[in-house]
Amino acid sequence: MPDLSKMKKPDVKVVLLGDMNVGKTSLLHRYMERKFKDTISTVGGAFFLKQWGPYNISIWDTAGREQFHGLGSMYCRGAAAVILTYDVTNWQSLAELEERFLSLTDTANHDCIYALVGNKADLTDPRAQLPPEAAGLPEDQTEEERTEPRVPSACPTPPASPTSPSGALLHKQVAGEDAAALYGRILRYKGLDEKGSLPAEKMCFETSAKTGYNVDALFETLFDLVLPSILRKRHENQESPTVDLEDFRGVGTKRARSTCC
Ligand SMILES: Nc1nc2c(ncn2[C@@H]2O[C@H](COP(=O)(O)OP(=O)(O)O)[C@@H](O)[C@H]2O)c(=O)[nH]1
Ligand SMILES: [Mg+2]
Repeated sequence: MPDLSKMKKPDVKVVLLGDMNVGKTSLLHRYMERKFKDTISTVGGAFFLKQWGPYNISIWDTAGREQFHGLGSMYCRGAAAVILTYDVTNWQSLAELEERFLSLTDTANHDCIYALVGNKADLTDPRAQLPPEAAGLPEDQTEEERTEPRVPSACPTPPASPTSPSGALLHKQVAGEDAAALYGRILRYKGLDEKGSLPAEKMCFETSAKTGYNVDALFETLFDLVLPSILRKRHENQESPTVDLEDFRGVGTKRARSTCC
């Protein structure tokens, strides 16, 4: 049982949404713990706190409730960013995002940012099979320290590969263009002007929680993008008569280890 008195107050909320088994928990685990396990239970890991510069970002996983169609609108309430996750080898998982999960984002912030994430890219794309170490990058290295550009990350994507008899590569069911098209429909659903919004090339990712491919890029791109939302919230709080002493406490470095609740 965590000591609630020691928990830092989150400045902003980021939410992972998507069908069961697409790899939401694995993505979060990979980013926070730098590890991948074949089976990890979502139960008990409902939200993590990540320190990002002087800010605390809460990242919400679904605690397995998606399998019961039991994610209420509360889940996305006040979210500054939503990570809509699908499995690149499963077309239906992309369709479900539109059919089942998009409406849950109605309670997110009006300036909420949406990322579309095709996970399990290691199953279809040889590039995503390389672990960060194989590319000469320590897993803990920050995106800022990398010499390669962070974006474009994944969308559009390389052509689909046929299933190999050895099982090395699976058929890719969701092309980058399909994800980009859905991103456009999400913007329209939100009543947002495509020209004034973040472009699909920046907000569609393909990741592998298994190898770590693009995982840091995904989370850290989003963290940078939600900073204005944090500053706006702080400004609103300053205008209110309540002073939050937590806001004035010194905090550590940018990539200090996070706390799981
Ligand atoms: N090959 C591969 N398998 C993955 C990846 N991410 C998750 N998985 C596997 O997919 C299954 C579901 O993952 P999980 O994180 O529990 O999905 P969730 O239900 O969306 O939280 C597990 O067996 C994972 O090991 C990935 O990037 N690549
Ligand atoms: Mg899960």
